[in-house]
Amino acid sequence: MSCSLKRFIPVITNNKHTLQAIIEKSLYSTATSSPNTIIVNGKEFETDSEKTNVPQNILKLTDKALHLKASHPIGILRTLIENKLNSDDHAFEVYNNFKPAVSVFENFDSLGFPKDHVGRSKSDTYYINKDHLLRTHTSAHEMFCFGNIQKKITDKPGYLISADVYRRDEIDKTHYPAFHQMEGARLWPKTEAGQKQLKKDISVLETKLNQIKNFTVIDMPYKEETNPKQKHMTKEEVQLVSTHLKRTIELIVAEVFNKKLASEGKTNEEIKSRWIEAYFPWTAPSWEIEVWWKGEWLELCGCGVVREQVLTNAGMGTNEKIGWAFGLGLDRVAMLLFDIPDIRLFWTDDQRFHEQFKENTISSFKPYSKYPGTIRDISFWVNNSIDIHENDLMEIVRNTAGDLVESVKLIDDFVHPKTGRRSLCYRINYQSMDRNITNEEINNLQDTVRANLVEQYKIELR
Ligand code: FA5
Ligand code: MG
Repeated sequence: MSCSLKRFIPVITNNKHTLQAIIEKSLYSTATSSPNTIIVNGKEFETDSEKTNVPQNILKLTDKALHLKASHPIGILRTLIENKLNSDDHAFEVYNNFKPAVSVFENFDSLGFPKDHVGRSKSDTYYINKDHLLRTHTSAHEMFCFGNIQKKITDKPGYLISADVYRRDEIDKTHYPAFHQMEGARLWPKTEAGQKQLKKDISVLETKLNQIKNFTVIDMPYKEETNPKQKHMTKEEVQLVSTHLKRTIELIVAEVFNKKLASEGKTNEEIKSRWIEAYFPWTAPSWEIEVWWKGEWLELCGCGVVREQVLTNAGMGTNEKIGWAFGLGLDRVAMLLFDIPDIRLFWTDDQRFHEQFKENTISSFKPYSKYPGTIRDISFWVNNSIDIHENDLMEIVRNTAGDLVESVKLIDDFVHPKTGRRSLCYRINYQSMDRNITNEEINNLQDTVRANLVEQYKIELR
């Protein structure tokens, strides 16, 4: 997972005020049975002062399950990819109902995340308590799903998982604290028969790809120095598994973008994508695929050859199986596919949005109206005794203004030449997708943001 590393200043965590405020906020407005618990999808969790940082407005999203709605863009895209992947040999068991509250072990440890990985920090992740969090990726369920293959609960050699995932992140048109991923994985026995099967499976994919004429992929030769393989695998095994992986993902990309081009009557247009090296703690070697869309490379999916440790964590023996896994972001792809200009729209209850989409159909969203936005700046001094991460500011804005905020951007960062103090200025763009908002309403929101920043972080406003 990619993580932002935007600390204003060295962080001395455990800001008691913030924590208290957040806990209180979530407790007062959530269904709770006692002051020290939170309920997520009907399940009760104890909170703690060390880690709990998930606010009520985020908890509310955990019941939405947009990926299960057949005529929601996220659901339409999910179904499209699932059907494509299962169209030949039905090799993938489908899991779409995993709940977002998972253990720290599932999300990080089972996948070999280093103890000091930034993804584990409270500035990046929503913790329910010290042992549980809102999953930051669908890979959190890999161990369970590989375990089902091992225990023969499923007879399929692969699986697909679609689900909502949560990250404390910046605010703009392509970032929302909740989004959706599809995880895929597939295994073969680490035997001669397994290799034979792999070769057969690859040729099926290659035949299909050869039929698609408007699709170009830029791939680079495999480089062991920068993207090392695992010791227990032979070069040939890595070659076969990664070829199957890459061809599988290329077929998804070709399918999805060709559907888009077809819906616009542009079937002759070229689709261009490329592979780049990547790093994930639980795959080696690892890659990401990008697609060229409207003048820029867009990252769609991370993937790689599954580390043996993940398989043995799931109960398999050493040298038993080899295979791949990928994690694909559904929201940004759906934004392109359906011409959705702002990621917040996925979460709206406005019928003018929902009535535009139909099961199994790619269509272009027609904005029902463009409501004007209003800008407010907030400037403050920071110094070494203040503990705040950019994501903390984002969180205060989100907790205060919810979906009325379109973006928050750093517009000025300077150090006073005489005093040596640092000053930051952020620009908040308030704008509703559904209605007009009044100046008075925005002033109130901005006042609350300012007051919360001072109260929770002891920050001096300018
Ligand atoms: C992961 O989350 C890995 N779990 C993917 C993976 C799975 C790798 C299995 C290897 C094996 P990453 O953080 O890059 O990786 O996110 C995967 C995809 O999710 C990205 O390519 C992007 O399409 C999408 N994504 C990531 N962050 C966001 C965000 N804030 N908003 C919308 N989409 C996002
Ligand atoms: Mg990434």
